[in-house]
Amino acid sequence: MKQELASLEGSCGFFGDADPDGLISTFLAASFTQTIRFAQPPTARFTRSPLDRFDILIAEGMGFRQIAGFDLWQVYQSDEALEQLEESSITKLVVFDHHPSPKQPLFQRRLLILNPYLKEKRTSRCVTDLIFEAIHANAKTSKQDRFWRDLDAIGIVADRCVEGSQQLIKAVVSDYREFFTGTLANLLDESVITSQLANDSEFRRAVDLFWAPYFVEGPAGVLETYRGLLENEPFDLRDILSEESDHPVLSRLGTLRKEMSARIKKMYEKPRRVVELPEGRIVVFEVDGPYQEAYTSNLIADANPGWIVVVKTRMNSVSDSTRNLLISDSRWLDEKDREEFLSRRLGMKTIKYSVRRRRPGPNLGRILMDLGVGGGHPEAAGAVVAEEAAGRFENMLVDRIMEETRAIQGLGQEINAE
Ligand SMILES: [Mn+2]
Repeated sequence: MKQELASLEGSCGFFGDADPDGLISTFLAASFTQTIRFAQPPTARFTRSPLDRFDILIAEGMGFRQIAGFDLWQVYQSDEALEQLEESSITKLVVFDHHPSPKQPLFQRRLLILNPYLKEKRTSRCVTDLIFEAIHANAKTSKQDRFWRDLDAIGIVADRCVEGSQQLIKAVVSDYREFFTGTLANLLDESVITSQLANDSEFRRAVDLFWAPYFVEGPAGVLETYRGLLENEPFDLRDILSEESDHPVLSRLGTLRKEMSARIKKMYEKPRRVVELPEGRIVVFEVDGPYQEAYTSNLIADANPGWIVVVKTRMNSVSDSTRNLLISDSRWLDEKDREEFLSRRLGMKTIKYSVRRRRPGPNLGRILMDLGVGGGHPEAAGAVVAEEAAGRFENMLVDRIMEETRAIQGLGQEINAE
């Protein structure tokens, strides 16, 4: 990974998933390339949707000859973009990833996927931690090293990959022991700190900070955070947990986190469909706003570990800042493409789904991949579905989850469909 990172050229555009793992891994890689060679911080874009031909055309228009992707699970569902890539002047798309691959491996001449977990069912480390491992020896100062490491810890906890990165998490807890008032500080011996314990601890406030820009503003909010991290002084986890820092990035993220909490309070008690299982239930929620499926599904799953949580979001609106970013990017397209691009991105008649479970159960990523609309990990997966196909998709999803849970648990039945 380090070799690939070091071989990226100055004409490389960065593309990250818009979740905390994608944001932080993209930032760490950008910060590293700047440390070793790049004159300018790499231009980046963030998304949580499959890439299409417009993403490639815009990257080409911006003058990129290479693209590096971080935590970019979307690449496994981006056939249109990969076809466009082969015809473009972009010579290489290299993706640093940790998601299980689809049954059919991707073969494209210009695509390189670096993923230590391609053949394994479970991934144990997030992309942030893989990138951090590759780069941390190159930190310029001990302050920067601490900054990178603490961001790594936040990425690990946010992506629920704590089991695979115990040493680092324990080192961080031990450094800031005075802030960890719960069980975490007592688990520094041989005990395992689980992802659930870490998410239930003081880490959660830091994780929430890095979800908030996507939740409130979408891709443009994540991009602004990326730029802020590159342009400002390093900070550390103490600055976050003590809440005494007036660091501009942390102040902005704090405001967004408040906005996020206010919106969550409003939406919480509205389940759309409940399917009882012998143990636990499947609960389907619909949330307002276009960017709330992933965070909200994690939140509900944490509060109800016995449930399989399905959260759906209608993508028929975007935030003002994301609209402006899309309009600005559309200048790289010719007139005909520009129109189609904007109508696809701004008037999207699609629904995004996020499916989560915390207890053993069916392979959710595999189910969504089989249904041809998404993919992901066994316990956390996502899909994008056309509005008119959503009803049918949801029934098939619930059937498949019931079928496979039944095979594990015994018979289940549906109640209380609203
Ligand atoms: Mn990830």
